[in-house]
Amino acid sequence: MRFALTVATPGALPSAFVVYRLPLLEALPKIAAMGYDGVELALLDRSQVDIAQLKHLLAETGLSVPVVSTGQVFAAGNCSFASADPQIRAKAEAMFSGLIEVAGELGARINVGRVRGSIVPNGSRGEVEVRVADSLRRLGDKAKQSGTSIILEPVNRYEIDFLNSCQEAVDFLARNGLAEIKIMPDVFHMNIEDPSIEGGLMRWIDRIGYIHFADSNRHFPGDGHLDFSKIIAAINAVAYKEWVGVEILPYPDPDTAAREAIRHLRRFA
Ligand code: LER
Ligand code: MN
Repeated sequence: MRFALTVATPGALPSAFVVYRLPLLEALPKIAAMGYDGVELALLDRSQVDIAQLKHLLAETGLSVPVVSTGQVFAAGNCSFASADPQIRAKAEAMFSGLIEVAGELGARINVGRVRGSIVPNGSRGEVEVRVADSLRRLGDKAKQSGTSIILEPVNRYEIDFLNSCQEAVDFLARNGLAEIKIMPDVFHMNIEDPSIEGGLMRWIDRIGYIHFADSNRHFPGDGHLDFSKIIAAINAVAYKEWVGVEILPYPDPDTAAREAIRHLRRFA
């Protein structure tokens, strides 16, 4: 199984949910030495990465970038596709568009997590669904032109009130003619929203483009009460071929969290 660690550049907010907020020149060699196969870049703006320098660094460290994640466009950029304000929505799409170009350059997918936004305070469920589906249609076209694809992450109800479970995400995509968009379950959110983590991952395997791992408390796998031996056995049983991103809090400290996560997961994969 291929594992990536989520990383942001210096200055990112704690809401980026990453282990390292460091210059990539510092973070990537550490991650490679620990035994990760890749790095998921949690970005706010395309100006945060120098593509040529990053490609050089990836070649040197042997790491790949499977996914560019975009939660910061919501958490730090204060905008979403659900917004009732057309200017805010346009800003969300413009920032996301820049990150699509980064993902395209790196051969990575791009995630839509919190940036889709919430129903409250933006209107009715129906209005929000139309806005988010419209944005995904426009950005999906741009992603295709840039050689990348969007993946949609169900996120738990305490962060976002729209598309919380895998079932809701799959139904939303089908209803809106967007079924070519894959989902990216996060086991931290599934533990809150889905009837079964292992059952959901096996059921939706053909629709899954990427998976986030964190333990029940969002600490490193092994520091909470999720059973990663069972989760990994379930996705192995259905021959999961895509990447897993380790999206955890930097506790007790970044180096320990990163090292303990991969040590625990490699026991099973
Ligand atoms: C947020 O909780 C999360 O899991 C991110 O991957 C999405 O923004
Ligand atoms: Mn996640």
